[in-house]
Amino acid sequence: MTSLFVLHYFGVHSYVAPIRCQLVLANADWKDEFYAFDETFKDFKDKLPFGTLPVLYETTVDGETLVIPESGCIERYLAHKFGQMGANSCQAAQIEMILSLAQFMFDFSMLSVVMVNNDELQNKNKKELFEKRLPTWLTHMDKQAVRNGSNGHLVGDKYTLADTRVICLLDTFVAMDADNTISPQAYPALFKVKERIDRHPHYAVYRKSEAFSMMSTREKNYYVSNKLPFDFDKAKFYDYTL
Ligand SMILES: N[C@@H](CCC(=O)N[C@@H](CS)C(=O)NCC(=O)O)C(=O)O
Repeated sequence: MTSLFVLHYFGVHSYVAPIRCQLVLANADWKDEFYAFDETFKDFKDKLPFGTLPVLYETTVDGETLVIPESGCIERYLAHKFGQMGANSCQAAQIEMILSLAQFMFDFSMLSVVMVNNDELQNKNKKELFEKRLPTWLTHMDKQAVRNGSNGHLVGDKYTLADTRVICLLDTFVAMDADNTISPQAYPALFKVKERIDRHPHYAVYRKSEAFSMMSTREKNYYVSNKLPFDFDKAKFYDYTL
C-alpha cells in the first residue's frame, strides 16, 4: 500500500498541471477535489492553510494526513518522494535553476498579462511576452536540452521536475500563441522533452481523459474572459497512441 494524494484545486490546469503530470508519471494513487471558482470559494478559503489553492492532502499508509499548500512546495515535495529531483546535488541545482526561471515566466504571464484588466497594459505586456521574453526562455530551454544530450530530458536521463514543470508551462504558452511561433521546428530539443512526456503511456491516457478535456475547456473560458486567445488542443503535437 502507498499514500493516497488528494489535490484540491479548481477544475482547470493552470497552477497544478505540472503537479498532476508528476502524479501521473509516478503512477501514484491520487485524485482531484474540484472547487467552484465563484463566490462559494470564500466559504472554504478560511479553512485552507494559506487561504489559496492548490493544497495537497496526503494520507500515508500509517493513516497520518499531511496538508501542503503552495504549488512550488507541492511540486518539490512530490519530486523528492518520487525520485524526480535529480540523481545528485549537481543535477538538483540544474533543476532548481530551471524551476526558478520557469516561475518567473509563469508569474510574468499570469500577473502581467492574463490577470491585467487594462487593455493597453495587457497588450503591451503580451507583446513583450511573445516577442521578447518567451523566445529568450524557449531558446535557453532548447539549449539546455541540447547540453543534456538531446535525450528527451532537461537534466540527466530520467523524468525530473524540470521536465514536468517546463513542458506543462510550454503547453500553456502554445495554447496562448495565436501566431503559432512555438513549434518543434523552432525548438527541436525542447520538443523532444515534450514528446517524451506526451508519449508516456500513463500520461498519454490521462491527456485523453474526459477530466483533462473538461479542464482545457474551462481554462479556455477563463483566458477568453480575460480577452486572450487560448486553445489547449494546439498543444497536441504528437499522436498519443501507445
Ligand atoms: N503562491 C500560490 C498562489 C496560488 C493562487 O494564487 N491560487 C489562486 C487560484 S489559481 C487562489 O487560490 N485564489 C483565490 C484567492 O486568492 O482568494 C501557489 O503557488 O500555490
